[in-house]
Amino acid sequence: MSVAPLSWKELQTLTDFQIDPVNGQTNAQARLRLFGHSENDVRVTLYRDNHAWCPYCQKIWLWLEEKQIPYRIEKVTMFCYGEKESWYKRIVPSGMLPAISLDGKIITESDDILIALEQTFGSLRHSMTAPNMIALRRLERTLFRAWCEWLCRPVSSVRQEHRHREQFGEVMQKVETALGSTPSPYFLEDFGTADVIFTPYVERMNASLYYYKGYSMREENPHMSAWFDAMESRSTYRGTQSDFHTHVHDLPPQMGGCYENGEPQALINKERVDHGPWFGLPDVTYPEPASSRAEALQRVIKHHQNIIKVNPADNQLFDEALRCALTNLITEQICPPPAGSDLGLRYLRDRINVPRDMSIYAAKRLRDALEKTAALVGDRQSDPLPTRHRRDQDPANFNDGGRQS
Ligand SMILES: N[C@@H](CCC(=O)N[C@@H](CS)C(=O)NCC(=O)O)C(=O)O
Repeated sequence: MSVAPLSWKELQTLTDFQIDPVNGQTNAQARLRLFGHSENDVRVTLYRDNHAWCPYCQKIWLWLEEKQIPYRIEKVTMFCYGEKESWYKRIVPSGMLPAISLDGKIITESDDILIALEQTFGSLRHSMTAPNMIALRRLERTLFRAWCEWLCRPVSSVRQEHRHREQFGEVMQKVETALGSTPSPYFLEDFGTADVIFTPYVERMNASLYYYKGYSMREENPHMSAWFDAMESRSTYRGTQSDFHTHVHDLPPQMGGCYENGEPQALINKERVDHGPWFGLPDVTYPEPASSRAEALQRVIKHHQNIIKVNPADNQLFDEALRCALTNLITEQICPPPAGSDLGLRYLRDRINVPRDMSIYAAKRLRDALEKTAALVGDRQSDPLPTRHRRDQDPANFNDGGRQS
């Protein structure tokens, strides 16, 4: 049986999702994190990117969350995603991210930032400058280079493609050995800086190699798989964690291009990441929280006016179509949208950004409801996402001066 779309008011009564951005669990919306301290205790400001797409920012973000250091967050736009704020260029003329202000002193370069934070607040178990950490930091950069070589360089032959895959596999083996050298699932005897250092790019490798190369890093490497599972047991990591769909489309502008190998497995994976089903992808394995639908609903309601405004579809038509998708999301009943709204629904489906907009499972639920609702009236896909920039995600389109919350 199908139902009529609920009104915005009715939808609002169906979600009680709430977080405490300041003192609660790690989240992408916070502008201040206190961990129960007073605001007078804040000595650090983290300047990070608006979209939560910058890998080097994730490193600092995760470290601060793990150490529970009170800090403020100022969000800045990356060049490829919009206009860099002039106030930031006055502080950091290169515009590069991340940066911190520590007791009023500006520090850039993520490794230097971590070293300065360690000197002030103590290390997160492992010191950045300890010999075993230096070796692991080098290994992370070696893996990064092998990944760039494979993903971001066009090849002229199948042989060259295979060589890049093999070279990546050889470094990956070293990572497996490093992970297997202690009884813990982490890089060293317990979670610490070493894991923080690896997190941002390993997460991006897992997503991009799955999609562009048909290689499932998390599933094909047992120690890496256990490492991801262990990381996902930490609420800090879950709060910063992105998903496959977000990463495979945020990376091309940042990396100067990502190259598909066109192999059958890559094509299957690509189809699945872009068009679903999104549940069961190896971007997450912890169980879905009971609040995922309510979270997705709450986040869309909060921003619905801007979401409707930026959608290329007619506003009135899309307003109704979106309410149909949300009615389906929260009641699980079929709610047919107006004819011709399939494009607009898929436009939004392709632009849900994890963790900026919502957490990984909430995004899967929302994409699923948008796709199911769109499929009731058509099979048109919106234009492919841009690969040289992501100005379609310009935060200036969202109210509070581009500062999303
Ligand atoms: N070596 C630097 C690299 C930082 C970096 O490459 N940042 C990129 C973002 S991931 C950036 O700020 N690019 C300028 C921009 O996109 O606005 C570090 O470790 O902090």
